[in-house]
Amino acid sequence: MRSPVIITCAITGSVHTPSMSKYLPITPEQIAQQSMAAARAGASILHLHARDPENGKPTHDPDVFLQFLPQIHEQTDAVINLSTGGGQGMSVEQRTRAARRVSPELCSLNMGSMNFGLYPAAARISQWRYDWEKAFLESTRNFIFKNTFEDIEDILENIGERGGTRFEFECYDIGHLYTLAHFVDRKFAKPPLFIQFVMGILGGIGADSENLLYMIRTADKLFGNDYLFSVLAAGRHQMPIATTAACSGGNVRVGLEDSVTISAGKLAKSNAEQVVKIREILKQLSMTIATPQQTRARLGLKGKDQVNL
Ligand code: KMH
Ligand code: ZN
Repeated sequence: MRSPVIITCAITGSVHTPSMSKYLPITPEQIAQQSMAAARAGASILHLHARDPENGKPTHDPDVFLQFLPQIHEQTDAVINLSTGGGQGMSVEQRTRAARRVSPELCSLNMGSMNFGLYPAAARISQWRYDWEKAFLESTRNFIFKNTFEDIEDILENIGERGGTRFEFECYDIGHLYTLAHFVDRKFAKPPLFIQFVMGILGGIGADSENLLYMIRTADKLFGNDYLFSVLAAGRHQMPIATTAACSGGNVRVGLEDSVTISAGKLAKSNAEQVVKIREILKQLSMTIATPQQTRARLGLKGKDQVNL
C-alpha cells in the first residue's frame, strides 16, 4: 500500500502576471479565499507568495503577507509554506523577510543559482493590465535566480536550525540534488527531506517522464529512504507530470503559481479547481490524499501552534 499523496497548492507565485489570467489571486483577500478553498478541496500544504494589492506585482513585504496569513492559519488546518524564492529583483534578504518574521512550519529553499526565463510568455500577451508586466517578463533574459551555497547555508541555519522551520527543497535539475546531498553530509539539512522536483522552467530540467525517472533514481542513490518527493511541472505539463509523479510513488504540487490552465487552452477558474482535478485523478487511480496531520507527521513538522501567527 502506498502512502496517502500529499497535495501542495501553490496559490499565486511570482511567475505569472495579472494579464495571463483574471483568476490569479492578487489581493490579500483573494489569496486568503483561494487558499482556504484549496485546503477544503484537499491541499494539505499551501505554498504562498504575496503580491502588491494595487497592481499584482510580487512583493516581499511581510506586512502584506500578514494581511492574509492569519486568516488562513485560523480557518484551515493546512500547513503554511512560505516562499523564500520570492520574485525576480528581490535580494535574498528581502525574499526571506516574511519567513523570518513568521517562522512557518515549512518554507521553500531553492537549491541552486540559475537562469529563469519567463520572457517567452511576453510574446503571447497582446493586452497588458499593468505597465510593469512586460518589462518584468522581458528582464528575465538577463536574470540570474541567485541561490549560492552561502545563501542556502544561511537559510538552513537561521530559518531552519534556529526557527524549527523545515523545507520544501526546490530542485530544478540533477545538480541541485547533489547540492542538497552536500548539505545533508554537513548536517545542515536533516531527514526526512521533502524534495520538490521542479520541471519545465526555462533554465532547468525539461518536463518529461524520462527526466522525472532520472531525478528519482538520482535521489534514491543520494538519499535512500531519507527523502520523499513531490513534483511540480510548469504550464501544460502540470497535470500529466503530477499524475506520473503519483504513479511513481511521489506527491504532487498544483496551483496557479505553476500553471494558469485547467486543460489545454482553458484557464483554471481557481486554485481549488486544480486541486479537485488532481484529487479526482488520484481517486480514479485508487490513491488516497494526505490530511494535514498525516503531512505533518511525514515531514516531521514542528506543528501549527509553533508558528508566529
Ligand atoms: N515558482 C516555482 C517554479 C519558490 O517560491 O521558492 C518555484 C518556486 C520557488 O516555488
Ligand atoms: Zn513559489
